[in-house]
Amino acid sequence: MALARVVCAMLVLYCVVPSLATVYTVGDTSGWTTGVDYSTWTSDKTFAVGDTLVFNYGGGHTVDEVSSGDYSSCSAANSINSDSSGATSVSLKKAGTHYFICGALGHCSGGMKLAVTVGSSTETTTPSTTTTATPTPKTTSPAKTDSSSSTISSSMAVLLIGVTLFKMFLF
Ligand SMILES: [Cu+2]
Repeated sequence: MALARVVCAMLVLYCVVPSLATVYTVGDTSGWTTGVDYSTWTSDKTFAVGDTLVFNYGGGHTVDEVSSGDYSSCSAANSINSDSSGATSVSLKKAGTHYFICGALGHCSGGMKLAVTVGSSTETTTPSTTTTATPTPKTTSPAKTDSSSSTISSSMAVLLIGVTLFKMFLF
């Protein structure tokens, strides 16, 4: 029973944790385009591991994830990931700063570039609490249930023997 409760609690935890992840639409209603200041867009946001960036854009633009050096020089030649589908979802899997630029000529230098700093605080605290919480109930609960069930069965046996002996003496 105790083990079932622990399993249920863990299932609830696993269901709740991913829902805390935030999906950000880059540039909000403006989307991913020229003439938007993306440093202003990021300034009031806190990004965590597990969050998702959604880039919405028209034809002629791309989303290129690049190194910090290529971000500064607006070079999409060595991009880590590149997409031009018009709707690019990027899940932020690692802590640190992620750099995105548009690969179209002149767009990045014109301001179509995004640097997102991802904090690691939420990701590091969640697994450590679940791993420390799991072994303790698992090791204690079977011992408890075993001892209680054995005492119940032995007292039941004593009671049965007592009843049969009592009946034997009566009749
Ligand atoms: Cu562009």
